[in-house]
Amino acid sequence: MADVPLLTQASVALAQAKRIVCLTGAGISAESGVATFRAAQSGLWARFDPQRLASQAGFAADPGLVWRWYMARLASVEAAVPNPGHLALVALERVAPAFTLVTQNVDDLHERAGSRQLWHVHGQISQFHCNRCHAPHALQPDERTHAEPPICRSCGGHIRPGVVWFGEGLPSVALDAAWRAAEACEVMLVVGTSGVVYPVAELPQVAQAAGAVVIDVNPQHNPIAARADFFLQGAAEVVLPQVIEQMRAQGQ
Ligand code: BV8
Ligand code: ZN
Repeated sequence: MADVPLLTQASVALAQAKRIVCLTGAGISAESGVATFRAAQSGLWARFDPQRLASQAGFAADPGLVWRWYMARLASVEAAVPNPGHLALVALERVAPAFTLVTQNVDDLHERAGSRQLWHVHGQISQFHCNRCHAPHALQPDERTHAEPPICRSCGGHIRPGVVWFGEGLPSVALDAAWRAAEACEVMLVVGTSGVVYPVAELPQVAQAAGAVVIDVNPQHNPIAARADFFLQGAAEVVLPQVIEQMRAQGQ
């Protein structure tokens, strides 16, 4: 189908699929104003390496700096609203016979858009627990502006966000569900990820090895696009609504 635009071909594959998995990264939230993970951190964060801040070593070295970084990111997530890219995935979930959304994002924009079948494989920035005894912690309004993380009432440890740091294991229930869905799907739609963080970056290969078609949506070429069956170069908030439009035009 050389003369048929890639977007149409990808839409046909999605329309014919019984089981669809969608893997998202920070790029789908970019248009909503949530900074992507690897883009140069803005303002006062520009001189820090996010990979260092998002680690036990970074937290141990300067708990206050890491706490303030997460409080700033939490504020930007809460100020953001879902964009047409998030909403297009909700529309896709409603027409697909079986749909699983796997997100690396720690924001709640997919939930706020209306996505239901959703797994957070890197945790959620709006949840908190003790870094030492893992007791859950409900963030108090005044703690958002504290220079240091709150202290656990049970053991005196530091409170931290419920996200997966580098060097930490992923939540096993979410990761197993993501892996099983990737092995069983007919199409995997990958949106807005640089495809460099493991083990999640392996999911498109797992899907393809099991016979699935992989579609990558990203303005930039990336390791997943290089192996994908379809690389739809563009922004999620532009491309995903076009894909839904094409599927509707095909009577989906
Ligand atoms: C682990 C939460 C072991 C924190 C994050 C091989 C196997 C296993 C591990 C490793 C391995 N090799 C190396 C490792 C270690 C490491 C790793 O992968 N390192 C990389 C950097 C080499 N992995 C780990 O440490 C993982 N843990 O394996 O532990 C273990 C096992 C058992 C028991 C104990 C230990 C943990 C990884 C999770 C780290 N936490 N996030 C937080 O958010 O603060 S990861 C972080 O990067 C983000 O949260 C995100 O989840 C992830 C990927 O980033 P992206 O989402 O892709 O965002 P990025 O900014 O990179 O790119 C944005 C993309 O969007 C770009 O491509 C851009 O072009 C595109 N874009 C921009 N605008 C748009 C757009 N796309 C569409 N539309 C637009 N408008
Ligand atoms: Zn504790």
